Amino acid sequence: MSIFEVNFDGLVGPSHNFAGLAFGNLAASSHADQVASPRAAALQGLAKMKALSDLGMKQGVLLPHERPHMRTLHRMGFRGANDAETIALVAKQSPELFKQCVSGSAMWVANAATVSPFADTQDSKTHFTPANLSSMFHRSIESEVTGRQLAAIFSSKDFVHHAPLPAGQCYSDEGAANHTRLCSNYDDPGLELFVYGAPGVAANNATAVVQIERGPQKFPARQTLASCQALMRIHGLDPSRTVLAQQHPDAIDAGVFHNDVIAVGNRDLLFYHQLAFADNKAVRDQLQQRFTNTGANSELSFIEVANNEVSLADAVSSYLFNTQLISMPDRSGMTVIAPMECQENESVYRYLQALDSEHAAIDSVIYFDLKQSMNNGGGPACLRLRVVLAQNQIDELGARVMLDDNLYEELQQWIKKHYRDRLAPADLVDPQLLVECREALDELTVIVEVGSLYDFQRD
Ligand code: SUG
Repeated sequence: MSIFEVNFDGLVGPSHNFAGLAFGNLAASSHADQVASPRAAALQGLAKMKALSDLGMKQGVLLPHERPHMRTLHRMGFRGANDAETIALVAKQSPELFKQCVSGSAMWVANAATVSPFADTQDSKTHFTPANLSSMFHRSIESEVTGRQLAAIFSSKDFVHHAPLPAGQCYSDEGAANHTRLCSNYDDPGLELFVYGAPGVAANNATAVVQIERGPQKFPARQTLASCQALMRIHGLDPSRTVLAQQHPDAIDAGVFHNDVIAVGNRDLLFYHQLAFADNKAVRDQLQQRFTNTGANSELSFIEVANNEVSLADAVSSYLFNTQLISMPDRSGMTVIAPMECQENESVYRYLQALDSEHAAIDSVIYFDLKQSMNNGGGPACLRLRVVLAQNQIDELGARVMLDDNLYEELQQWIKKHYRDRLAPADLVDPQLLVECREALDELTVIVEVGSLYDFQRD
């Protein structure tokens, strides 16, 4: 049986913009109110998908959401005689709410859900829990459509779809961005590492919980220990093959709002910064010890990057750890998929060149221009959700979302037809943007054969 780890990348939506909505995300804050290019953003993301597919990787796409999100504007009590009037009303009376409801943030699908593959779960099914994203309002409105979309695509009985965790500060969940699966082969039982931001009460003695007394002081912790524990229960994970680790609070305060900004894993390798976890050594020890419970007869490998090799500030601005580590077919080493900001930062580039030439685990490094996403704090790894699938499961997906040459061509044409090249903050309130977005999404659901997905297609 052929088993693959498939990368599903989020297509950037027609309302991609820079609104400075994500407190604690330095790139997003520093680009607030700049002019965006949704078309360039979508083409940059699609080019990465195509390149990975050309390298022999299995690559899928996930769909953008309707924005402005009219259902949320209605729920918040704004209702004009028509959509244009509603938009004008909100723009005037509650411009902050409007900005939140027009964000293209659903593109970062590493925050779409937590996925536990069949080899890790009690019932041998693959479990999905859409992230509630409850710590940021503009992201919290994603979970319903995300869940609907995942259920439509992963539609066979091999998949179990859960509701997002109930909202509330103590159950804030940001999905796969704080979740790493380590394994020998993708179809072997894995070790699931959940990373949370603030210390909390550990509920289950059998679970390895690594934490210190303090949390971040300046920026919010967007994933909680309690939500990680709930996900473990919901997905039916074996506590002996799970590790819950606290993120270093100083890293959060330096702009590491998700763990995938400071650590990335693939198969039996974890690549991370010296300040990734509250207690790196304890995390490493727990992981190594528990990896034996997967039945693997090899050990985990760790690449820890010292602060004096690459500072936390350089790691955050370059997104060195938001790289994707991929295992290409027939290659023993892994390939690093990096944003070009890593090439532009002297210490990071030097580090990656040395890694490429000296470390046996790493075969090559490929750089991509993802500037539009990067300027909002979203690197290569933020744009993808990993799902382990057998070939027959890929063949039986509920929509035409696996990228091949035809789908690539169609999506490229679709972006060029529907997306604006330039979107300034003042353009967001143009009611025509909603019309364009709906036309584009309506056509997209036909291209990917997913049926009626969006509220405006169902209401
Ligand atoms: O939640 N940015 C996103 C970026 C998410 C990146 N994802 C991962 N690291 N996995 C966020 O902070 C900015 C939107 C704006 O300001 O316009 C934003 O939501």
